[in-house]
Amino acid sequence: MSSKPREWKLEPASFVVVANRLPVDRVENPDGGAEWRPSPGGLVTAFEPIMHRRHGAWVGWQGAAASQELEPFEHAGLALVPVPLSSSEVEEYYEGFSNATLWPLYHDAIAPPQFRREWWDTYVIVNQRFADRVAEVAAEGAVVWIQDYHLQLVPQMLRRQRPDVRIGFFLHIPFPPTELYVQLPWRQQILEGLLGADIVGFQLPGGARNFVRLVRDRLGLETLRDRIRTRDGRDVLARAYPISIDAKGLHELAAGDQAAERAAEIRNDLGDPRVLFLGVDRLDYTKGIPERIQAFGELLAEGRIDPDHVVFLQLAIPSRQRVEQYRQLRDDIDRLVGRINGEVQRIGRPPIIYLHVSYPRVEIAAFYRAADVMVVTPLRDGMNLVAKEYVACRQRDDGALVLSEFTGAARELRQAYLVNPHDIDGLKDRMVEAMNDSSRNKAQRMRAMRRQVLENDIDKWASMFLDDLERLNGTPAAREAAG
Ligand code: GDG
Repeated sequence: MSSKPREWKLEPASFVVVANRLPVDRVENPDGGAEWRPSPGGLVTAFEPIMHRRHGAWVGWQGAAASQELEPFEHAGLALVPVPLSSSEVEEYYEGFSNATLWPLYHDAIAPPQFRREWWDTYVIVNQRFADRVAEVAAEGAVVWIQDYHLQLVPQMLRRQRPDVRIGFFLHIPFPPTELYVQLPWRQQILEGLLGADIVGFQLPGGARNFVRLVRDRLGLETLRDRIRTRDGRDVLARAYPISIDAKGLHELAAGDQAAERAAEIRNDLGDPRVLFLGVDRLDYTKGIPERIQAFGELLAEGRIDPDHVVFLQLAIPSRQRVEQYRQLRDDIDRLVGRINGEVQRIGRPPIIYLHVSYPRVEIAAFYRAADVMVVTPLRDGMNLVAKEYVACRQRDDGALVLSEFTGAARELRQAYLVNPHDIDGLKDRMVEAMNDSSRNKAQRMRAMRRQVLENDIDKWASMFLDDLERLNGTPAAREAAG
């Protein structure tokens, strides 16, 4: 694709972010026209503010199968460079290798990973297409920041074409223990793909350590703490950069009149419960949604929670709906919620409200503001931005966060009510504790967490990564001079 002559209307970019998805999806209308809608998920939430501040170009898939290439365009002040995927590539590279092989494998194999050779072949082809596109749009000496598990071969592919650019890679999901990783038939190619970067960033130090151990043991490379010496004599840094949110921006959004009014309306619509529990997730089997609903259902059945005064509101944004495991999960949750609500022996508002839709950002802020207890119970999660968002949206030091130990966020939000979501009895106790704890205890916990989130925001995260990228090995020119 790189060989095809094309008209490049935007200036070559000195800062390029590469992610599987653009921040907007192309949606075809029945009248033949098309419009752009925000695409879901944590990566987009995290990167939008950075891109606005740094005026970079964003290279990514436009979220719908298309055979024709779209020209780069501007949307809401961002320079977007679409990468087309055919429908069989969507099936094999995105739904297949990315989301039915890598996603479950990297999340502790919560669902069994599927290894299919044809998916891998397409993963290679699509990664090459992304690398070609970046090679076209990056200015001489540009900083290129590649995101996530869909694009682990791009660092090496890009370096081959453009040795002048500086390459960072960040993995948004956990990097698995070596015992699991080595199941992957293409483990060596992926490690080598990642080593094309100058920095390979992880959410947690444990992920970085797993990676360093693997390249030492499996590729026989020399390593010193978080540095890896490649065969071509470069140093690659493998380090943790825990991602965060635009904490101030979100706090202000939640403080605004619109969110405040909506928060009051939401509580009112729910019958002004004494306690509102809230869950907000992409509908994904890693997020522990059935576990928390099960726990809530048992608390109701045991009479520890009064359905007249307590509501559980679960928002689940639709996600990866064509992957079988996700369809199954959706049905399982529907059934579980139906059963629990059906067992409450009275007429009136059901105790669990489950909404399988996507909301605008200000609505989400209003939900956070309205909730007394936020329940975040993933079985494994790279970071979990929802936990940080809830904390940032508090207007006073009230509210309580029940948080799984198996999220990256749990390392920073130590004052949350931490839980092991596999332990349903423990989860029930923590939910009740979070609900009934004194305001003084809650305030103490929330104050500490708010400070943590406000001080360590998305800008700080991006600066830490990009400053390291600038410093490493000097400038590309200096590197060359040093031989
Ligand atoms: C991956 C990693 C890591 C949810 N519903 C709606 C909506 N959301 C937003 C939330 C939040 C984001 O989606 C979800 O982010 P998470 O971090 O919780 O989870 P993943 O999507 O799995 O993200 C994760 C993250 O990447 C960043 O590195 O933390 O570990 O798995 O921002 O608010 N947003 C809107 N409407 C909704 O209905 N607008």
